[in-house]
Amino acid sequence: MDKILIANRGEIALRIIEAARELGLSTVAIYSEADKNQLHVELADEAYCIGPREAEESYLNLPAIIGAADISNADAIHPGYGFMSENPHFAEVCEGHGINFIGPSSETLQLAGNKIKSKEIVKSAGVQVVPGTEEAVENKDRLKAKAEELRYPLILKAAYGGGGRGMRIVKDEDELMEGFTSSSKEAQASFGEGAMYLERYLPNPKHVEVQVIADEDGNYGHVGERECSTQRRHQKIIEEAPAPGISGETREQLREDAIKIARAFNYTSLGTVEFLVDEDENYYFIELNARIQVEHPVSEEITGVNLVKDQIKIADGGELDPDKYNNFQGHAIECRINAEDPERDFLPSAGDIKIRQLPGGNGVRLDTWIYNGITVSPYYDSLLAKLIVSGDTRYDTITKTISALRRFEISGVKTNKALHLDLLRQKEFRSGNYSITFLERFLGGSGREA
Ligand code: MV4
Repeated sequence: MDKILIANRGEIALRIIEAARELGLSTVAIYSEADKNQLHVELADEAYCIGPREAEESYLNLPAIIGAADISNADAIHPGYGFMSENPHFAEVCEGHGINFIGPSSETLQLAGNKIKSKEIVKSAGVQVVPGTEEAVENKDRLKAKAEELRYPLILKAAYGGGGRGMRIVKDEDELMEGFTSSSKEAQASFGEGAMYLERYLPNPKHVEVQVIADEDGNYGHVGERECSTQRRHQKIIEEAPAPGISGETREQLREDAIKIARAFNYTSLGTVEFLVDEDENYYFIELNARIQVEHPVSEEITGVNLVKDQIKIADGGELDPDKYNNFQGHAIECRINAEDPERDFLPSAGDIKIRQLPGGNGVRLDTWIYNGITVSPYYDSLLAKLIVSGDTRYDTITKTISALRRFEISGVKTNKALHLDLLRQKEFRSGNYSITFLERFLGGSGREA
């Protein structure tokens, strides 16, 4: 492998360019017309404009991306996260073009993309899944029968959804019937597949995920777990590692089961196994994310590994050194700083960035694409920067994160910085014992601590 095309933009494009450079590889950027001043265009060794600002015409434009790879003679493509990073057809077309898709095989992407099939594979590996239907619900009669068996509240999920898309919580038969009709239509429109399945709804779980890594020779490793319960409308706001509020025994079991699941998928590359952990620390698999995730840095900061470099090495036939991932040190917190207006229900904010100062120092990492004068456009996601802070204990990492946030001083766009500061000062968060309902409850109130 000599040259990687990064089929993405923003901070993850810069993150991949940096990792490729450290491996002595050359890099190719792609960009839309709206992104001509973006840093990834400047830092890559080559850059190709592949279309207008609409993602469908540019970052999701498969022929244009493959064309750029052919023209630049790139022998690998890194998809990043979002866009087509989990699209089996993208991986297939790369395989067909002799281009090394840096990620799992198209077969694995196909399996992981089918949330019903994924649960079947996990169950066969002996790991608990959320009680629910074992195949798609065909019609309303079967739906009614299964619902009685599972007991309300229930949750309807799209078989090809994931990440909260196409999910509908239902607490009685009327909501179930109405929800089934509307959510299968939405799923058909969004994912091209309307198949739905049903699960018992766990009302107050923690959302804990385990980072796994596997090479092409059947070596598997985990890089610990991440606590991702601080979410708003399925957008993660703060993530941390290791997960607070679970016992050491549960932690070990989650990690072991994640490896079992990776084996059952015959997984290669980086992947994340998602679990829900209830108040009694019973945990259930919900889905496998077959891509690098936004929040991967918190796992890097407590183990000292460079997951993107390792992912590239594995794609190039490199062997995994499982011992490399076993020394956990300290605590790490990631704040996703978004260009959003808290006074307007966190709607995206656009404008020209003016930087007064940015945080730095021991254990303070900022993964960002912004620079003074760059325009924040409203066409893509609102992530401006990931502030990742690490320290010896969770308590002093929270303290360091607060002081680092206070040094993140930019103007020209609205941000969710104040929300981060409020959350980090909030007693439920500071206790480490919070669940997926924490943030909605916090925002539902005055948004400030009582
Ligand atoms: C669930 C659940 C409760 N019960 N499934 C959210 C996205 C995807 N990763 C799976 N998710 C969930 N699945 C069952 N059976 C709770 C979540 C969930 C969630 C649900 C509603 C609102 C916010 C949430 C945040 C994290 C996880």
